[in-house]
Amino acid sequence: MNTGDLFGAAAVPVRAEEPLAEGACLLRGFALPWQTALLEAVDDITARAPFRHLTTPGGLRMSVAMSNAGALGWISDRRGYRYTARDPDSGLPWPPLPHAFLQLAKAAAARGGFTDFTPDACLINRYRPGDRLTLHQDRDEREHIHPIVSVSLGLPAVFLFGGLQRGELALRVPLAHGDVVVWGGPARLRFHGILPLKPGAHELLGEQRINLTLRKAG
Ligand SMILES: O=C(O)CCC(=O)C(=O)O
Ligand SMILES: [Mn+2]
Repeated sequence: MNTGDLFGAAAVPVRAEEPLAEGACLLRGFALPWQTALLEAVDDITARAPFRHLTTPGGLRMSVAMSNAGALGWISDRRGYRYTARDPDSGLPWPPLPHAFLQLAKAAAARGGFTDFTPDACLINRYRPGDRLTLHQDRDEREHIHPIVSVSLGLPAVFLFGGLQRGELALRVPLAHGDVVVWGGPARLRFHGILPLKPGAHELLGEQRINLTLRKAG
C-alpha cells in the first residue's frame, strides 16, 4: 500500500508490480507519495555529508557523486569497497536514516515479497547527464539475505538488470521519477548498472537524477 494512509486513496494510483526476475520487481511510481519528504531529507543529508566523487580501488574517479545516511555508509577508496560508520571526509557519523526512507523501504520491500526489511544504510547517488554506473553486484553487505530497495528521483534513466554472471544479457529497464526497484532472494546478487544519463531537465530536480539505495548492511 503506497497511498491512502498518508494522502488519500486517490492521490496516486496503486499500480501492479512488474516482475523483472524471480525475486525482483519494478514498482512504478511507488515513491511518489513520499517525494516531498524524500527530497527535503536528501537536501538535509547532503548539507551535512556533501556529495563527493569516490575513487575506485583501481584509482579511477567515479562519475556518480555519492553520500550516505544511516548507521553505515558505503565508500570506496584505494583500500577497497566497504561500509563505515563515519563519513571519512568529516569524521562524523553519517546522518541518520530519515523516517520517510525507512517507511518507504519497508513498504516497497513488502510489496516485493520481503517482509521485515529494516535497512540500516542508504547510499545516495547523484547522476548528472553522461554519468553512469557500470555493471556490478551489491555484495559488500555482511549478509545477502535482505533485499535491495532502489528509488529513482529526477531525470529518467535506463537500468541494466543482468544475471548472476557478468556476461549474461541484461534487461534494459526505463526508470522514471518515483519508480522503485526491489531485488532479493534468488535475484539478490544479480549484476546491475545504469546507462549514461541522457541530458534533460526534471521539473523538481533539474539536470540530475538522484537514486536512493536502501540496504541492510550490518
Ligand atoms: O542508480 C541506480 O539506480 C542503481 C544504483 C546502484 O546500483 C548502487 O548504488 O549500487
Ligand atoms: Mn548496485
